[in-house]
Amino acid sequence: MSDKLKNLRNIVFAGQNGTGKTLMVESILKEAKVIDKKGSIEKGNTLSDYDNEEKNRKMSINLTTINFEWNDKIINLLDAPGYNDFINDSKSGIYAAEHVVSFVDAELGIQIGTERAWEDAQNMGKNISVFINKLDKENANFEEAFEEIKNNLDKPRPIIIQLPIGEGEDFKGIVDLVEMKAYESTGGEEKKVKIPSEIEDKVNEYRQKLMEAIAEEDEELMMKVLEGETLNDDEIKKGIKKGLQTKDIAPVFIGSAEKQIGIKAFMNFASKYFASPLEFKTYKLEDGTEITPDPEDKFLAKVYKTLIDPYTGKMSLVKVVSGSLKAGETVRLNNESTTERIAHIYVPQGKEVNEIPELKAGMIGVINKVDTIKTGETLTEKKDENKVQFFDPYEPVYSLAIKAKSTGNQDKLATGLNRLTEEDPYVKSWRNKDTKQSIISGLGDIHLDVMVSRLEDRFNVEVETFTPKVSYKETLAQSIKSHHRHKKQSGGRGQYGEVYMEFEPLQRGSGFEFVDKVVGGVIPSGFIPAVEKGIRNKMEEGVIAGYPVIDIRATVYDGSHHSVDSDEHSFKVAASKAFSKAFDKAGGVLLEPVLKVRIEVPKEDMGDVMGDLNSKRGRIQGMDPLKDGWQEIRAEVPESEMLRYAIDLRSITSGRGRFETEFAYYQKAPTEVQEEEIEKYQKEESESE
Ligand SMILES: Nc1nc2c(ncn2[C@@H]2O[C@H](COP(=O)(O)OP(=O)(O)OP(=O)(O)O)[C@@H](O)[C@H]2O)c(=O)[nH]1
Ligand SMILES: [Mg+2]
Repeated sequence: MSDKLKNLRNIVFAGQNGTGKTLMVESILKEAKVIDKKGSIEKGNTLSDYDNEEKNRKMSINLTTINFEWNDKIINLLDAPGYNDFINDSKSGIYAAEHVVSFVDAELGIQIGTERAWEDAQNMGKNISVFINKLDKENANFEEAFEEIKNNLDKPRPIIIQLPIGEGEDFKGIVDLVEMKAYESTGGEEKKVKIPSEIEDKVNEYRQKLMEAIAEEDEELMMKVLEGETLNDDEIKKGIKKGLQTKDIAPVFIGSAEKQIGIKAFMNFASKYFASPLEFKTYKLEDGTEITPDPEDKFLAKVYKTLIDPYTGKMSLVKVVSGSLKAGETVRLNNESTTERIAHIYVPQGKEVNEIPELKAGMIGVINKVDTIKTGETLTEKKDENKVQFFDPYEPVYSLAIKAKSTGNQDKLATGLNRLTEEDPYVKSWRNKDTKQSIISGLGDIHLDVMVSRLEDRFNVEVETFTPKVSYKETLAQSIKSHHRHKKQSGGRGQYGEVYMEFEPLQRGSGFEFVDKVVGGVIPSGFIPAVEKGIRNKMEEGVIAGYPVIDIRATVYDGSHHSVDSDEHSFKVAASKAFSKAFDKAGGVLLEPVLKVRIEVPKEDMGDVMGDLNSKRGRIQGMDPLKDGWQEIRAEVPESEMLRYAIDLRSITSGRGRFETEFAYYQKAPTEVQEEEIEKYQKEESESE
C-alpha cells in the first residue's frame, strides 16, 4: 500500500443546517494555512459556499470537497448541506466519505438533520462521530447536549473525549482527554496551554470515564480497569482505534467555529485515529458482492455528484472504490454502455480542481467535461459490466408548474432545465400531458426556488411558477343515446355526415371501447374509423372542463351519408358533436386523482398530522409503530389537497415528518370542485374565442 493512500482520510461534515459546518471547514482551512483569512457566512466569502445561491441564501446547497494536508495526512474534507431540501447532497457526501462527523448546535441540541445524517451513515456502514459546535453561545450547555446525543444515538456509543474550558460567553478552550493536552484561543489563535488547575478534578474524572468506556472494546483492558488499574496512553489509543474500526464508538468533539476553538484537537484526533479508505469495505456491487478497496485490483469508480460551471463546464466527482485510473486511459460507462477516454484527472479543491496523473482506490477525483457521464454512473475497465451500488435518494415531493415569462424564451427554458437537472438529478422536469403544463418537482419549495434563481442567473431566463393543475379526468354520469347531423353547404362541395350513437360510462380503469353496430352500409365502412377518431379527439380535449375523458363505451348504430358530400372530416365532426350532446343531456362527472400516502412522523405529532389529513378529505388506511417514538400513517388523499403537503407537513412537524405518495385511483370530485373547474374552463374558452 502506498503511503499516500495509507495517509488519506475522507471526512464529511453532515447534519442539521446552521450548525456551523461550513464555518468549521473555514476555521480548519485557516488553521491548516490553506487560506490566510477566515471568511464568514454573513459576508458570503467562505471557500466552501462559493456558489451564488449559497452566498445569497447564507447556507450550503452543494456538497463541496476541499483537499489539504494536516501533519502527515492528506485530508478530503467534504462540506455537506444540512437543509432538508438538499439532503441528497448530504447523502452523496456520506456515500463518498468513510468518516461522518455529524454536527450539533450546543444551544439547540439534537435536531432532525443530525438524526438523518446518523441514519444515512448507519445505512451506508460509515464511521460516525459527533461535533458539538457553538459552545460559545450564551445558552450553550455541553452536558445537556451530550445527554441528548447519548439518548438518541446508541450505535455507535458516543463517548466524551474532550472537555470545555469555560462555557457560553466564557468558553475559551478545550481539554483533550486522550492526549491530556489543553488549548485556549485568544484573538482567533489557538494555543497549547496547561490544563487549568480549577478543572483538574473534572478532567481526571472524565479521563477515568473515558478509560472505562474504551475498556469495553477489549477484554484485556476491561480486566485491568475492573481491577482498579489505570490504562496507559498506548492502551487508551489502542482502545480508541479498535472502537472506531469496529464502528462501536462515536467520539464527541467540541468547539466553536466562530471563536476558532477545538480545531487543533479535532484535526489531530482525526489525522491520528480516523482510518484510511483502504481499511473500509463499505461499497458493494449491485449483486451484493462486497468490494475490497485494493489499488491493484480492477478499476471501479462511482460518480456520486455532478457540478456544472457555466464557464468551465461539467465536473463529475468520482469515488474510486477499487483499482486505479491513469490519465489517458479508457473507461467503460456502465449505465450508457459506452466507453470514454479520460484525458485528464483532477482532485477537487472547492470550486477549483488540481490536476494529478492517477486516481487510486479510496481517492476522490474529478473528471472534466465528459458529457456522457452522469451522477450514479459506474466507471469500469473496458470489458467489465459490473455496477457499484448507490444510495437511495429521497424522491421529489413538491411540484410547481413553470413557464418562461416571455414566450420567445421557451426553448431557453428547456435547455436550462436540462442542464440544471443534470447537475441536480434530484429535481425532475417533465410535461404533464393531461394538464399541458411543464412541471418541475423537487424536495421542497427552497429546492425549486434555487432552480428558478439559477435559470435566471445562469441561463438568463425569467420564469413564472404556479401551483400545478391537478390531472382531473371526465366521464359520463349515465348511459345516453345521442344524435348529430353535420351538414354544410357553402359553395363548392358540401360536408355531410350523420350518426346515431349510444354512450355508456364504464368501470374505473376500463378505458375506451368503440363498437360498430351499423348495418346496411348507412355509414360506409370506410368512414367508421373517422367516427371513432372524432370521439377519441374529443375525449382527449375534454368536454365539460377541458380534462381527458376516460372509461366510456361508444356505440355507433345508425346514421346516413351523402354520396358526394360525405367525407372523413364530416363524420369526425358529427361523432364529436354527438359526444358533446351526450354530456349535455346525461351530465358529465369530474374525476379527481387520489394518492396513496405514506407518512412517517414522531408520535407526538400524530394528532396534528391526522387532524390535518382529515381536513384534506384524507381517509386513514392504517398506522404502524416504527423505530423508537416514530409512527407510520397510511392514508388515501385527493391529489388536489396534497399540492403543498411538503410545506404543510414540514410546518406541522417542525421539519421532522416525511412522506411519499403514489397514484391510487380516480374518484368523483366534490360538487364544489366540479363547479369551480367547469366555471374556470368556460371562462378560459370564452376568453380564447
Ligand atoms: N456563535 C457561533 N456561531 C456560529 C458558529 N459556527 C457557525 N456559526 C454561525 O452559524 C450560522 C450557520 O453557519 P454555517 O457554517 O453556515 O452552518 P452550516 O452547518 O454549514 O449550515 P448549512 O450549510 O445550511 O447546513 C452562521 O451565521 C455562522 O456564522 C459558532 O461556533 N458559534
Ligand atoms: Mg454549510
